Amino acid sequence: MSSSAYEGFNEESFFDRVEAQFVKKAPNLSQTLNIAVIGKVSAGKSSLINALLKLSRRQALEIAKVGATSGVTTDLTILKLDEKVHLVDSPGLDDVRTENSELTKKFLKHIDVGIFVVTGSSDSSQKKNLDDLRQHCDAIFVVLNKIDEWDDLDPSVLEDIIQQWKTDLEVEKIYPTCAKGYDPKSRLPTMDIRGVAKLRNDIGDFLEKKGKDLLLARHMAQKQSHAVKIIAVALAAVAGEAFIPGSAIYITATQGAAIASLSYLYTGEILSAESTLSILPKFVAETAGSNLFLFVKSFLPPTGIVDVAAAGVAVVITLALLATVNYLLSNGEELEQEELLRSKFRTYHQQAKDTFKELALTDVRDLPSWTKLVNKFLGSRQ
Ligand SMILES: Nc1nc2c(ncn2[C@@H]2O[C@H](COP(=O)(O)OP(=O)(O)OP(=O)(O)O)[C@@H](O)[C@H]2O)c(=O)[nH]1
Ligand SMILES: [Mg+2]
Repeated sequence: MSSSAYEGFNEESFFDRVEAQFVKKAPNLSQTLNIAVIGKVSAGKSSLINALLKLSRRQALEIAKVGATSGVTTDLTILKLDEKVHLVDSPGLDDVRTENSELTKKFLKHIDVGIFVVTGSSDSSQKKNLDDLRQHCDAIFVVLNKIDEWDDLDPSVLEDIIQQWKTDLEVEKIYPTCAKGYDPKSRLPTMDIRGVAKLRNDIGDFLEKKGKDLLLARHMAQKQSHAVKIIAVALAAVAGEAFIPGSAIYITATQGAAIASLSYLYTGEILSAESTLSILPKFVAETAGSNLFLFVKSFLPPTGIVDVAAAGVAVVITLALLATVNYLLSNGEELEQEELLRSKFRTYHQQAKDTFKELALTDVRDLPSWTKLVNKFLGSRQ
């Protein structure tokens, strides 16, 4: 007997082994995240923060104040998004230093991401501020904001200006942005947001490598794209894990870790391994007395070889259950709502089966883009 989904363990040890894998896969949410947004008065720092977090104008007023009159961000420089995530919005680090509180000292000791905001024509005197910031940061993103100021001119003018900034600041990359529309005094009916998605993605990719992307994504007003990422990563993992001996352990742990991530994204709550894994059997509670072991048995063959077909089944179940969790959490519902959970799951399960039938994949490992698939799957409903 080789490649059995249950190889080498019994029902009693199953939970423990899944839990051990869950701990490895679940996001580390005990870390801190420090972000500094530095730039001259009125450069658009507050506007950019609001645009990065995709806040509405109303929400923006509560987070980072935008002012037509300059110098609005004067008093408290540290914004606490939560106990672990701190954001500084200040003209320079000197202003942070003068505050000299325990919080600012700790902040300055380690900044994960520095966002340096400039505007207008290049100014080489800014380089010392950038260098100062760089000394404290793991990564620096230089932003040229208010690019709309050059809208009436030939595009080559903006290109030249960007080039000049690169030379003067000695950086390879500059993010041109427009973050206009958050000013409450502005009579603009719509916002003009440009280049911010690219900046957000690159910051997200950097934080992902440090295992900190979820800490920030949790504060974004729109969470769907991050949820898609969590689900896509889990599906890709399951598609591979199905072929490993003892696959049931890995697949279950992957599902659990994805549920824990989704839960943190939407609620900010950190679920324990036990409470996360106790959710899984609820999906198939039709089988009376269901536990985690029976849950896995319901879709993985208990003996024999895990083949391509079984892997497909595991992926379909995983997609259906994570789509269900996403649906409930994004609608502010509790995962304990068992009836809703199961009825949604039944619908998604059928749709997931249909989706994969339409794809006519012989091997789920051949799917080119999980993100695209999940986007389409979630986007076409809700
Ligand atoms: N035209 C244009 N105006 C912008 C842009 N971004 C912000 N503004 C405006 O510039 C002004 C200052 O924006 P803030 O976001 O308050 O800038 P800040 O850097 O936080 O300013 P302080 O907190 O005073 O240092 C506001 O009137 C904004 O609406 C942009 O991309 N284009
Ligand atoms: Mg400000």
